Amino acid sequence: MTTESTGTATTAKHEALLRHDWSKAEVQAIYRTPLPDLIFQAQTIHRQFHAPDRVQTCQLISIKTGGCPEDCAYCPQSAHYDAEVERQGLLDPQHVISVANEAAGRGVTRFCMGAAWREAPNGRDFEKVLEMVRGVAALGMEVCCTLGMLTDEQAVRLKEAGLTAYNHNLDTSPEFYGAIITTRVYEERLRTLASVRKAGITVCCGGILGMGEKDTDRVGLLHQLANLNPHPESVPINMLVRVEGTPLAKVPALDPMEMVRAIATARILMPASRVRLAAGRKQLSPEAVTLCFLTGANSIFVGEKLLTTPNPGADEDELLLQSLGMKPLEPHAV
Ligand code: SAM
Ligand code: DTB
Ligand code: SF4
Repeated sequence: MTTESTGTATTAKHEALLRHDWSKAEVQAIYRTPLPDLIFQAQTIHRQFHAPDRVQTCQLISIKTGGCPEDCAYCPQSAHYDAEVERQGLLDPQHVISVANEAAGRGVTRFCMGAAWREAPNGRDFEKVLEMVRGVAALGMEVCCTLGMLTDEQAVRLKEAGLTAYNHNLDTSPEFYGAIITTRVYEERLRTLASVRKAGITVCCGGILGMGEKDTDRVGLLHQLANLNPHPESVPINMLVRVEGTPLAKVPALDPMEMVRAIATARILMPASRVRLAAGRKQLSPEAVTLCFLTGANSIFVGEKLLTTPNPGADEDELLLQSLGMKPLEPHAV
């Protein structure tokens, strides 16, 4: 076992333990393992690959907000619905870099810039995004963007500017996808992920639970993620933030144990990846969050806001980590 106190050491021996040929039945069996066994298995694997007392802190910023042409049923930024989100054009790069600088000062090691675009634009706005990426990279942080679909050329330019990760979620199973989004297809998501890979940028790819999907859809999503080769380096598991005005505002709340099961399953299927307990922490009890850490979540978003919705504040997070004896990952640890 070669876990270091500051992070992860993935050795060749570890690489050999990674599989990309999981069957759906295997994933289903893991997902439905009795909880005590599931927690034990996930925790055992987690300790082989990661320092169990460390959690990476990431901060989000919405660099372009609202008015998105896509119809993702969960999203308050879609122009198809009337959630109370104030539209905002692309932010000034210097402002974004100063927010990142301030986050770095608080020990945040990954900065993620999100834009409500169907696809990254070309021209002036793209040049501005590149300027943001260069500025954040110069601070020594991991730099992530989520800008919608990308072309091969755009991915290469982002890489050259210093982008280390690109977030592009599969969101749910291929079968349930059409019930959530009609303006694009699963295959398009996979294509952008391939462009990101080809450019040498690490992949951040996960999904959302609690959209009214079935167990088999959560399994279907995890099955898709685990059979990507290589695995996404970062796997965000979001619990739906139910926003008034979106079609999913009134979907019944998800049982937090489904989050725990999904995180444990992700940990077992993709042992070396960072599994991020992403949106929805404000709706989870400290005990549920603790179970998520126990089953392998080792990354969170910090700061008062995700993109447009609230997130636990710094004080609350500090208290929680302190009470659990856990620490943020140190800068530059991978
Ligand atoms: N427009 C780009 C895209 O869709 O790829 C980037 C921004 S989009 C807001 C990034 C991700 O946020 C989505 O893929 C989705 O997984 C997540 N997300 C959006 N609204 C959410 C909500 N209400 N609850 C949980 N996750 C959400
Ligand atoms: C991800 O999987 N979750 C983040 C990040 N990647 C971009 C976004 C969560 C958004 C939650 C809803 C909002 O704040 O608008
Ligand atoms: Fe647009 Fe992204 Fe929201 Fe979908 S999730 S509506 S693509 S901002």
